[in-house]
Parts: sequence; structure tokens; C-alpha cells
Amino acid sequence: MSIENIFQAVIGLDIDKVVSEVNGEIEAGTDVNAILNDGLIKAMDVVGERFSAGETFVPEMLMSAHAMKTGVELLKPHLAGEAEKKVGTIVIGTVHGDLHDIGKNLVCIMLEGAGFNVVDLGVDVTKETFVEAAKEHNADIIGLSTLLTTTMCVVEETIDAIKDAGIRDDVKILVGGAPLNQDFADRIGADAFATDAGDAGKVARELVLH
Ligand code: B1M
Repeated sequence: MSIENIFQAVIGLDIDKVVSEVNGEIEAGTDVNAILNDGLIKAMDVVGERFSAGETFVPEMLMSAHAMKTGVELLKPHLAGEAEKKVGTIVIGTVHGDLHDIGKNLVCIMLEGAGFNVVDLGVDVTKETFVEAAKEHNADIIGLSTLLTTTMCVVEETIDAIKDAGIRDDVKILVGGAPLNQDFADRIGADAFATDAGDAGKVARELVLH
């Protein structure tokens, strides 16, 4: 039993092993962030590199993603932290054209842990849906996630739609996802960028509390 075994089990598409190894590490009291970062996320990085190199294909990537999600579900109760009074409401989703949700789901967990009421709109979310949901839930923050360079422009279009709907001054906009960075966030008029799920919780609190 080790974090290395978790890493290997995700790469090896062995879901039963992911379950037994993750449960074993949790029971042994291993730091859950280490299980997440050094086991599950690191494995997905390798899967992504192999995909780029043409050494693995979409079905394998999907199975690894499923194995990783299974592991994350087991970690979830341990990641969310202590419940506390809600600091605000965040409406969050992966933008239109993008189906990646593993990172966004982790961000949701950390936002809940940071005390937010999280309204998760899922994946492939249109700009109209973001606007309607923000109004319906009286959101303090709109969170936009994307993993594809081809949908980075959709993040900007969604921000434009938020402005056009006349609610830009009522919400803060947080963006994130592997191809984004602070410069891009500044350029498209977002209020903040977060590098990872832990950072998202911290940055979101700063957005509403300061
Ligand atoms: Co896709 N995929 N994928 N994929 N996939 C990437 C992103 C890619 C980099 C792989 C590669 O080529 N190396 C590449 C994008 C290249 C590019 O755009 N430049 C790619 C591609 C090309 C594709 C397809 C086009 C493949 C195809 O069909 N030919 C296709 C697109 C489908 C679509 O979306 N329309 C596709 C499909 C898929 C699967 C469905 C098979 C699967 C997704 C399953 C799912 O999500 N349910 C998948 C996967 C698993 C990946 C990789 C391997 C892993 C992504 C992941 O889950 N990472 C990925 C390569 C990689 O990233 N290593 C890849 C783990 C996760 C914890 O990290 O998502 O970065 P991440 O999230 C982080 C941060 O980014 C940040 O915090 C998270 C947690 O720490 N963050 C935020 C994310 N959102 C945030 C929001 C915030 C703040 C922080 O505030 C709101």
C-alpha cells in the first residue's frame, strides 16, 4: 500500500486497486492532499502526456479519468474541511464546448470547504445559462473553468455576456483551468485567476471578504 500504487493503478486503469489503495491510505492516516496530488493528479498528468505523444487514446484516457474520479469521491469527505456559515454563493461550470470536469469538481469540493454555497452547472455550459443561474441564485461569484485552448475564447465570450446582461457589477468572476493564467484573466476582464483547487478556495474567499 502506497501513494505510488495509487499512481500506478490510475495509469493501469485498475479501479478496484484505486479503491483499495485509496481506502488503505485514508485508514493509515496519510495526508489526503498527498494522495490527491502525488497519486491521482500526477497520474492524470502522465496520462495527458502519453495522450499528447500518441501513446494512449481517448478510451484509455476516459478509463483513467473514471479511476481518478472514483478515488476523488473517496477523498471528498476528507477534503471538504469543516462546515461553517456560508460566506457566499458561487455559480460554477465548465464553459460551452468543453466536457472536462474532474478539475472543476475538485474546485467545487474546495469551495464548499471554504464555506461557499456551490451551484455546479456541470459541463458544456452556455453563456446564457451562466447568466440565468447567476440571477436565479443571486450569485456573489461566477466561476468559469476550461481545459482546452480552443475554448479559452468562450471564457471571454461568457464574461462579455455577463456584462451585456447588466449584472457585471453584481458579481465577481473567477476563472481557472490548465491553459489559463493571470495575464489571460486580466486581459479578458476577470476579477481573479486560481491555479488549482486549493488556490480557488482561498482566492474566492478573498473576492467576497475583501
Ligand atoms: Co482531454 N484534453 N480531451 N479529456 N484531457 C486535455 C485537457 C489535454 C491537455 C490532453 C493532451 O493533449 N495533453 C488536451 C487539450 C489540449 C489543448 O487544448 N491544448 C485534451 C484534448 C485535446 C481532449 C479532446 C479534444 C480529445 C479528443 O477527443 N481528440 C477531448 C475534448 C472533449 C471536449 O471537452 N469537448 C478530450 C476529452 C477528454 C476525456 C473526456 C477523455 C477526459 C475528460 C473526462 C472528464 O473530465 N470527465 C479527458 C482528460 C481526462 C484529459 C486530461 C488527461 C486530464 C484532465 C484532468 O482531469 N486533470 C488532460 C491532460 C492533463 O491535464 N494532464 C486532457 C486533472 C485535474 C485535477 O486537473 O483539470 O487541470 P485540471 O484542474 C485543475 C486546475 O486546472 C484548476 O484546478 C483544478 C484542480 O487542481 N482548475 C480551476 C480547473 N478549473 C478551474 C476553475 C477555477 C479555478 C481553478 O475557477 C473557476
